[in-house]
Amino acid sequence: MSSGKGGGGKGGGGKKKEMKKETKLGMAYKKDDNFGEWFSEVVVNSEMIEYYDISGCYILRPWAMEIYEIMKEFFDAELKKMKVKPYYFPLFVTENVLQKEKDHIEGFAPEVAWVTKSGKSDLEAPIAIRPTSETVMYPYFSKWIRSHRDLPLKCNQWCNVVRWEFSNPTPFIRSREFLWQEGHTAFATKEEADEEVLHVLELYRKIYEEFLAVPVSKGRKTEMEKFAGGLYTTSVEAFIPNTGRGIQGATSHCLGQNFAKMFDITFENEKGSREMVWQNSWAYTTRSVGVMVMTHGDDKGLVLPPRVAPIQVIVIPVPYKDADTTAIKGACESTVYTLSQSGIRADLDTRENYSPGWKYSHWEMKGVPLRIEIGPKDLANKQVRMVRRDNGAKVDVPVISLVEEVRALLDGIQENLFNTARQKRDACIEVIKTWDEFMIALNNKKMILAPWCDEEEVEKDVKARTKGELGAAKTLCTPFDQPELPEGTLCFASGKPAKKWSYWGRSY
Ligand code: 87F
Repeated sequence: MSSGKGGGGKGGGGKKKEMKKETKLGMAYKKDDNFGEWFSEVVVNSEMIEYYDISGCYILRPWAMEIYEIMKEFFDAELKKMKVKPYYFPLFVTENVLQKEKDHIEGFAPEVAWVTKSGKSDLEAPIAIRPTSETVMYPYFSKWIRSHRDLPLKCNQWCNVVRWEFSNPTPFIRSREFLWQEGHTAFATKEEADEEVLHVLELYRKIYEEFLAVPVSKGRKTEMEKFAGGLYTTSVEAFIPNTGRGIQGATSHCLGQNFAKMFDITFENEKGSREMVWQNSWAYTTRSVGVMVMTHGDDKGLVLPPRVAPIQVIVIPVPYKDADTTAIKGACESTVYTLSQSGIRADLDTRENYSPGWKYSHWEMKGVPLRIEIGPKDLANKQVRMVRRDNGAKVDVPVISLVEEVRALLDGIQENLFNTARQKRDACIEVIKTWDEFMIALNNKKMILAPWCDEEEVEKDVKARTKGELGAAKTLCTPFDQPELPEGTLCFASGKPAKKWSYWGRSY
C-alpha cells in the first residue's frame, strides 16, 4: 500500500502529483494495476479521507461522513420500528470489568489500548479504551433488569471504538479507531433473540445491497470464526474481486446466556422464579464505506451509488466566449432549484477560476452519479445535457421532463451498479469438489463454495495447509442459501461425508 503511510502519507505531494501538472487532477494509479495505491488515491482525491500522523487513524471528511449519515438515517428509522432505544455509554472501562468475561477478551487482549497517565502522573490503575461495549454495558443490564416486565431491553449506541491492530492499516477497511453502531438486546426467550438476529441481518443486507449497491451473502460463521463470547454468529459477507478477498460486512450475534451468567443478568418470570436473559449484539461500521469504494470505483476515481451520494446531480455551466453567461447561470440555478424541490440532492459548481473540463474531472473523481451541463445550445433548445458517471452515457433532455428523467437515470444507475457488481462477484464464485480444485481456485483469487464436513480440526488443517505470504484461506460463512448437497458428497479437505456447503477464501 501507500509508501508514506506511517508518517502521515499522502498529504505532502508525492511523485504522482506531478503527472498532470496543469490541473493537478486525475488518478495516477489504475484499479487493475495497483489496487492498494489506487484505493489510497481514490479515498484521498475524492476528499473522503485525509491521512493523519498516527498510523491507522484517518480524518473522515464530509464526503465520507455524509454517506455514513445517510445510512445512519435509514438504520435509525428501522431501530425506531424495532423499539430499540438510543444510549451512550462511556468510552473508558476498568481492567477489572474488561476482564470479567474471559472467553470474550481472550485473543483480543493485544488490541486493547490503555490510558496510563494524566498529565505527568501515572493513573492509579490503567483504564482501557472500549474495543466493544459488552463489559461496559452488561453490569447495568444486571441492575436494570429485575422482572419479565423489564424485558425486552433494547439498546443501541453510535460511537467510536479503538482496536490497536498491527497488520496493514487501510482507510475504512482496517483502522485503529472506527465508527459503528452497536446494538445490545436482552430477551426472556431464545425464540425472540433468534428472530431479532435475522431481522437485523436483513437490515445489514439492505444497507449493503440497496444503499451501497454491494452484493453480500448472508450466512452463519463456523464455531471457529464466531464471536467466542457468544452462542452463534451470523454475518453478511462481501467479496473484493481485485484482491480475491472476502470481507465481513457486518455481524449479528446471538450471545445466548453466556454473558447473563457472567454478569448475573436475571429476571423474575411470571411464575415468580428467576431466569437468565437471552442476549444479542450486532454492529456495522465505517468499513462499509470502504467496501463500497472498492466495489464501484474505477480509473477516474470514486463511483457513488445514487442512494448514498451526498450530491446526486452536479450542474455545471458551460459558457462559451460570447454566450449569455447570465442566462446560462440562471438556467443552472433554476435546474438545481427544481431538482432540490423534488427531493433530489443537486448542487451547482459556480466557481469561475476553474474550466468546465476541470470541473468534469473533479466531480467524476468524487463519484457524483449524474452531471448536468448547460451551455448556449442547450439554452436555445430548452434542454440540458446529462452525463452518467457509471458508464459515461450522454443524453439531451428537454427541460420540461427534467425531474422524471433525473429520477429514472438515478434509479437506472443504482440498479446498474448493483447488477454489475453482482455479475463480477458471481464470476468469482467457484464451486469445487476436491482439494486440487480448491487450491487452483484459491490461486485464481476465487470465492470458493465447497462441500465440507463441518469439523473444526479440518478447518484448522485447511488454514495450516494454505499458510503463505498472502495469508491463509478460511471459512467466510456457511450461506443460508444452500445449494442441494447430493447424498454421498465428500468433504473437499478431509474426504469425510460432507454436511454443508461453505464459502472459503482469503479475507480481510
Ligand atoms: C478487540 C479487542 C477486545 C472484537 C475485539 O461484533 C475485544 C474485542 O470483543 C471483541 N474485537 N470483539 C468482538 C466484538 C463482538 C460484538 N460486540 C458488539 C460485535 C458486535 C457489536
